[in-house]
Amino acid sequence: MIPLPESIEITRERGFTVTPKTVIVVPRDDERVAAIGRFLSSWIGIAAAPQPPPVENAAPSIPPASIVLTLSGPPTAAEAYQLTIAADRVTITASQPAGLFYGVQTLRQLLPPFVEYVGARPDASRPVSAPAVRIVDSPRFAWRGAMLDVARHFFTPDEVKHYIDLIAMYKLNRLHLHLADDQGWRIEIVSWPELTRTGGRTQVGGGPGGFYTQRDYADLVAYAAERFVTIVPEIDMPGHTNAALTSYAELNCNGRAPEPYTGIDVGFSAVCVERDATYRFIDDVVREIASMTPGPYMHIGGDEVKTLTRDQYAAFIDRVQGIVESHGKQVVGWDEIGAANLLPTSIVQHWRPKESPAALAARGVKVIVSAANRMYLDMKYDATTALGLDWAAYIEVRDAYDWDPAALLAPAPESSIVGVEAPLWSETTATMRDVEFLAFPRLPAVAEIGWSPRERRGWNEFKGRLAAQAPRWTALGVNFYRSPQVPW
Ligand code: TNX
Repeated sequence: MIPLPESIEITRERGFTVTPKTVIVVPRDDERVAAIGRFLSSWIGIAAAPQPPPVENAAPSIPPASIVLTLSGPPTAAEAYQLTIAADRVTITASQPAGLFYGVQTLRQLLPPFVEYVGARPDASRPVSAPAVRIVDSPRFAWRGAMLDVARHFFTPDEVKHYIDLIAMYKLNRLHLHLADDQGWRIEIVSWPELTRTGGRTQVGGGPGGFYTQRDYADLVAYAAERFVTIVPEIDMPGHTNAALTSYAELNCNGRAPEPYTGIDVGFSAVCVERDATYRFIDDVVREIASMTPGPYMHIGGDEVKTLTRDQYAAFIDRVQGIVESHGKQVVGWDEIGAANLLPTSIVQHWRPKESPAALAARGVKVIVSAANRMYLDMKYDATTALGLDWAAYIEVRDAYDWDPAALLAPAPESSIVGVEAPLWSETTATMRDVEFLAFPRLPAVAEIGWSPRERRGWNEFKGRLAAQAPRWTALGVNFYRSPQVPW
């Protein structure tokens, strides 16, 4: 299992075997839980049935050989669950639907990998069984994220959904979409149509690019929500904005629109921070995105601006925080935004290995840890890796796993860390196959750092569990890196 649960008791009794009589029992009148039951049934080929109506003065009659999903308990730990597998019954109990979803993901990993093959159905020679265990589980961090850069190379809505499926399997709960950069603008903004018409037209290497209509985006948000993943939209600014600058001349201080950019340099572009048009533009963009985003966050980028003074930069971030707040969203930004007067709710995403996030934490700032030399999924594994970059480090699987984010913030307490996030920048990844190769097996390593208790984690034991995931990835058709560090 990855991530490792908080506690597991192996009861050494007979486990549970799915039979034609098995039913998945879900509470009546709860569509969210019914949907979780349907996920489970998609793996084991058994339909989910609503709980039978209560009979007066009788214990609720649950058929034998059931898998029972129950909501109960005080709604405190939103993502916690308990999973008990015994010969006659599997029960998953949580106070919130998210916990039931994670209980189902854990059960899934205890079933044989062939359940992942679409079309492979259990039969007598191939039973679907799970060992007898009692698991009590809850996450270490609230923010367990992945970031996908859809700006350098565009990924279609179906490809993004596939990535959501993969991250949700490892109990990640945020997908940060990097929606705009120098090479492309990827989200339709009705009030500024050239952003996608002109700015969405290309990508790194000169390919055709693409963008999400507002409908596509709403559909992605809903798809993610069914998997308990919150979409965090990012519009990077004031730098990384060539695609916007090429779409609208008035965003440039010299009033002239630059050519589209399809290379991979960074830091050369910035919207004109002295022009009113810039703030009208940002207000419209944030308003439209905020209105399509039920999640509380709006990521404003803020990284790598090489063309502004520190004061210009800080004043810009201050003003943009106000805009985001006026549209009811909470600011997230790359660690450079620490140079501004941060609102108490703003969250900083630490990425630069040479900058310590401890100083931010000492100011009371909440931090997402995305240290580039440990967590950037676009870094090469070693010098021979065909894809990826290497500016922060080579990151072999052990480097990705065998460290702890709390150490980075010490002496500030662990409570300064909202969580962890693994970004995947797409300068070198043109296809989903490329993305998978860089994400697997490091993404599950990051997921375990985000979920499992520090004291239960250890590389020697983890690498065996990682190897045990490989048949599942094969069944799912996931392209992964056969690291020599892992006993596949
Ligand atoms: C730095 S990380 C960037 C990105 C690049 C990435 C490549 C960050 C906030 N900025 O613009 O794509 O390195 O690894």
